[in-house]
Parts: sequence; structure tokens; C-alpha cells
Amino acid sequence: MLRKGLLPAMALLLLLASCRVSPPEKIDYVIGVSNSSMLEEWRIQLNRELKEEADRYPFLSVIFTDAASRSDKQIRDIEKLMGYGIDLLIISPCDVERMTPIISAIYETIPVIILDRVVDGYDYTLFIGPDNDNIGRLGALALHRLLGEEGGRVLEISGPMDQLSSRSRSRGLHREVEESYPSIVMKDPLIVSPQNRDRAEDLLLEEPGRLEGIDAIYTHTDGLALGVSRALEKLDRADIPIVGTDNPSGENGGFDLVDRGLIHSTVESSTGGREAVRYALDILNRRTGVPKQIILRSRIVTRDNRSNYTPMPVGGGAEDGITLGYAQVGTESQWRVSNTKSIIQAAKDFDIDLIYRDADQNQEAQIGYLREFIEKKVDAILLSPIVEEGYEEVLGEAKEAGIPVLLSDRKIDSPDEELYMTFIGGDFKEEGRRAARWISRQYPGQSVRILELWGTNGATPTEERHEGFAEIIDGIAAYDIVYAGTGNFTRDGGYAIVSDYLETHAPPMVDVIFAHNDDMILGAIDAIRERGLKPGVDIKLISVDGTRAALNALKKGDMNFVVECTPLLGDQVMKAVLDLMQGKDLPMRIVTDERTFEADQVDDGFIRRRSY
Ligand code: GYE
Repeated sequence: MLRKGLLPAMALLLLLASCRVSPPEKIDYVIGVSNSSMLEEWRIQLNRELKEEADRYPFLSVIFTDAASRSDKQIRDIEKLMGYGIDLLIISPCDVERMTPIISAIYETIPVIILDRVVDGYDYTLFIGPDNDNIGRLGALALHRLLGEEGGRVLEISGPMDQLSSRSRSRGLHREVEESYPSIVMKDPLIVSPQNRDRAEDLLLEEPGRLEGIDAIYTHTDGLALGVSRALEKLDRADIPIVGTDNPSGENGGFDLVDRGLIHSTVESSTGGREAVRYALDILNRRTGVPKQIILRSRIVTRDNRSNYTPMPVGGGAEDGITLGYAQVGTESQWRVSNTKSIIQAAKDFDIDLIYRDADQNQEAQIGYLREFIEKKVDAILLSPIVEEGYEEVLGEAKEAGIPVLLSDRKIDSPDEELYMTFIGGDFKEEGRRAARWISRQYPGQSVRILELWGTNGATPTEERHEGFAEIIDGIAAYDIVYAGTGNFTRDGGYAIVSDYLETHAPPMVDVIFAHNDDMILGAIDAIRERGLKPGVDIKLISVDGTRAALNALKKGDMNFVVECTPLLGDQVMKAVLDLMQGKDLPMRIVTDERTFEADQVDDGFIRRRSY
């Protein structure tokens, strides 16, 4: 929803965009940067990285603005930048909600890279930022390493909880403590508002009772950590260790505090400045395969790993070519078949030697192949894990052997993120949400009975598609998931469940079927027809993937909505392998760009051109 007050600002902004001034000679591109403030060390570091990286390209010019934490100032800054004729905007929004319509309007004119805080929806070119939930989880792991098995009492010191980053860090921390480290007891958090070093120091000095019986302190930023450590010093309690977060370099940054022994460890939250400039160039040069989101890696930094801070094995550049061992899930779906083809083709295009193994849905076999790759001393391993659990041991062996592992398509569940270098794939939770949003658009205020066809139990796309779907459906009282069963991502599986369900329930049995992939919905269509019902009419059908077969069914009216999840990951995977071999740091997650389809959005030509 556009807010009234913003409309004149946006009109002006678009007007300015249409009368762009030409950039100075020899400068090919002008990038505008709108930073939300320059108060915190982290944000100063962000600008420093943007500048350093941009300076490497003489044809690039960057104009910086500082919104001083005020959205109205940020809107004016953007108007000014547009007036200068920028080719691309990099923005770290002050207030995500207020900036969303502004960013959408700019995105219609020039590409927009959002840093740090993502806006709702998908009206931007690329998001680069940390995973704050995961940063909180890593905080829990750092506390566990510090306190050991016997655990202890921890005081959490955070910024205001109306900040999304504080909420996410706190949620991740508490969930991980509850699930994995029950001997850690979290005491009531101390909220520091406004969030800064001096305020943290003052608050703790005002309430020294907070420290009674406390074994460790967790702070949401390193600025807070510094304030806390000063207070501890004054209160003669410097014996309480602190785990911080953020870790920009420079004086009083996390590294510095670790070095000086003021804090025990910190969880890195890098700024993404360098990546922003590199991807900006890809976007401006119209390179293909630019992802939708880059989620930056976070690591725990302690004094021990601080001095030789290269915690991940880095490929040796393999002079005699690169050998990549690839352990694929199986051949359960059309998506999988296309995914395999894409990877094999890209390996050829990138001149990478691929050893391909198909695990045929058998995890033990897949782990066996990973051990084979380790034995063969491949340069890197590419893994599409069948399920999320059960890979830690073998990935530990790969790490020991110095062989980096990349995950494509599916993730593993492990707090130890040093077991793999990056994950490349879709945003499955968002896919589930998109399916649910379609239902809420179609049936506002009506009651809906839903049958959910799950993919393989324990696989990331199954867990996350369900999570995103349920997040919306569970919030609407009139919507009910009346039945859920796993069809294992296969056409037969989808057919069997729906056929059984229709046989054992009297009509009208169900209004909507949501399948976690196309193959299962195609099986459902067969089953519905067999019962003499009309698929897409008597029962509305939604699925995820966007294969040619599903888009055809959509066009014919046999189904109603398709959420895309692209299997064409090959180029991005091989690019990551090459980057890795050249010693570049990879982001933690590279999330592919995806869209949704309704019947009127696909024509025959589009479907014919579809390569999967
Ligand atoms: O959606 C499904 C396949 O892991 C994203 O696995 C992939 C899923 C895909 O079998 O069709």
C-alpha cells in the first residue's frame, strides 16, 4: 500500500529520473549509495568497503549519501541521487516499511541492490545481507564453546526489539539454546535504547544487580559489547566473559576487541559492501544468472582463530584443471533430471572435470560417494543432500582432508556452518508462502479445505515449503489443512495419496491441493480425472517447480497456480567453484531468482522455450 504522503515524493522522484544528467567522460557507470546512517562502526565499514571495491574499477563512480537514521532524509537523498543520473542504487533502508514503495518505484527505472534489511515482496534487483536468525544461533554455539557442557547463566544485551535484526538475533539465540544447549539458562534481557555503547555502559552501571550469578554475557553488537566491558571494568567484574556480534575491522571493532581480550569471541556479520559492487557490475553489464538474494556468511571469531583467520579450507587453484565430485539426490522428478543436465552442461562450459554420482534417493549410498570423492582427493565436492540430517560426520572428514564442499539445491541442518562453503538454491519458504497467498487472494473470507502433498520427509524443500505455507494458512481461521501426506516428490506418490483420499472421503472432499512439486500435482490430476472430477475446476491445484509439463497443465486449465523453483543451477554452481578455487570468499547462501505463474501468464511460445 502506498502511503499518501509518499506519492508526491515518488512523482518528483520519477520526474527526476526522466531528466537524467549524463555522467562525466570516461565514467561508464554511476552508482548511488544511500546508507541509513553513519553512526555505527559497522556502517562506516560498509561505506569503506564499497569505496575500496569501487576504486578497483576506474570506469565506476560512486556517490554516497547518509540518511542520518531518518526516512524523510533518505527519500530526499534518493531523489538527489536520481537527479544525478545514477545507473544503479545501493540502499540500506532506515525503515523497511516506509522505504518499500520508494524502492519499488525506483526499481521500475533502474536496478536496486538492497543491503542489510530486506523489504517485503520482490520489487528489487538483489538483496545482500546477513541471516540474523543464524547469527543468533551462532551466538548460542559460541556461548556453548565458552561455557562447556555444564553451561551457565547468560545475560543477553540487545537493541530495541522493534528492530527486525534484534528480534531475529534473539529468536535464533533462544531457539538454539532451547534445542541444543539446555544447560545454558538465559536471564531476562537488558534492552539498550537507543542502541549504543555509552547507553549500554550507563544501564549496566545503573543496574549492577543484573550481573548477580551471571556466567557470561551475550551482546547483539560489538558496540554494545564495548560499553558492557567498560561497565564491567568499573564494577570490578571483568571476569565475566562477553560474546559479541558484528565484527567490523578497525579500532573498537569486533576483531580489535577480541585481540585486546575485552571480549571472548564475536559472531561476524559482514557488511556485503564488496559483494554489492561486484554484483552491481554484473547487473549493469547485463550478465545472466544474477541471483535474487546473497546471504552473507557469519563465523565465530575467537583469539585462537583470529591470528590465522582462514577457518575454511580454500582450494589450491588446481593447476592441472579442477575436478569436482558431484553427489546428486536421484531421478525422482523432472526438476531433478533438468537439474542434473544443467550441472553436467555447466561443468563442460566451465572446463571443470565432473565425477557424477546418482545416489538414487539412498542416503547411505550418497555418503559412500562422498567418501569416494575424499579418497580420490577431488578439488571440491558438490552435494545435493537428500535430507537435512546425517551428513555432519562425512562433511567433517572432507573438511579434515581440506576438500571444500558446496551444497546445491538442498541444505543440511548443522550449527557448524564451516562444514560447507555455500548453498545455492531457491527460497523454499517463500515458495510456500506464495502458494498460500494465492489461496488467500482467491478465497478471501471463505472457508477452504486443503490437502497438502509433501515432498520427501526431512528434505529442505519439504520442510521449508510447508513452513512458509503454514505460516500464512494457520493464521486464517477459515482455512484448514484437512490432510497431509508425503508423495516423495514423485508422480506415483502424488497419485497414490490423492486417489486414496478421494476414495475414502465423500464429496465434496477438498477445495485445494497444494503439492510441493509438479510431478506430484500431475499424479493428482490423474487421480482426480479417474474419479470423474475436473482438475483445476472441481478441485483447485497448486504446485512448485514450473516445469514445462506443469505450465502446459496450467495453460489448459487443469491446474491453477505454479510457483517457480528453477533447477538451472549449473552456471551459478560452477561460477562459485571457480571463485572458490581463486581463493574468493563465498557467501553463505546464493538464492536464485524465481517467479509465479497463472494461466494467463503463459503462452505456447513461452512454454516451448522453457528448457525444463
Ligand atoms: O522441487 C522437486 C525435486 O530439491 C528443490 O526436489 C528440489 C526439489 C524439487 O524432486 O521437484
